[in-house]
Amino acid sequence: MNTPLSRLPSDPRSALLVIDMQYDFMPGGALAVAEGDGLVPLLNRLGARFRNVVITQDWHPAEHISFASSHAGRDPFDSITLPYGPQTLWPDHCIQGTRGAELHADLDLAHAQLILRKGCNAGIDSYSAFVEADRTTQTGLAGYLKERGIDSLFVAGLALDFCVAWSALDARAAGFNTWVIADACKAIDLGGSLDKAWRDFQAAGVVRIDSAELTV
Ligand code: VGL
Ligand code: ZN
Repeated sequence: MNTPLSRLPSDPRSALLVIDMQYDFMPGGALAVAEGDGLVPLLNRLGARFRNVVITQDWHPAEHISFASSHAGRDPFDSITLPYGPQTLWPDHCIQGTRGAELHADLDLAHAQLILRKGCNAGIDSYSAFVEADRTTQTGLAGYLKERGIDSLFVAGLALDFCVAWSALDARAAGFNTWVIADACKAIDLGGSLDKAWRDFQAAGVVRIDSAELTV
């Protein structure tokens, strides 16, 4: 779908939101996303065209509630119900201060103004860069962006069907014009999650775009 852009990457009101490009999501990592590392060169090229870049980092305390290891008798990728709703259980990943939580060293986005860490509350997951899984606790990102006059977000990174999806949907809900750069994301694809993400984007007005459609 070829959608005209109401904001260009170089516009000071636009930002690139680069989600969770961390070693634990790369091949060989604790929660590997196939070909996740292959996104690095494209993200570097895209980032260079944006005046504003925000990076997120999944940043869990040990014994985080989203880890299967925190729930006796449960395995990774099981789904359980927590007080705030359904929760997929994951292998231990992106533990604060570990190498797996570090951003890929080849990510070359030195001009990024903010690295936002999320999922820091032991008892609440946060796929979204904006609102935690209790759907109440704010990360502060919407306020940060709005105070800086940013109204349009281009979202990319990992994983398309989890942290990219929740971040893009919450961005839209917070009033931002929101694009997901399809070829600059990779998915986990668990139980139909990827198809659901595309349906949810369509319903919410999050626009799919390919990097080749982005002009300066
Ligand atoms: C993510 C599962 C658990 C992601 C983070 O970055 O998409 N997925 N934590
Ligand atoms: Zn996580």
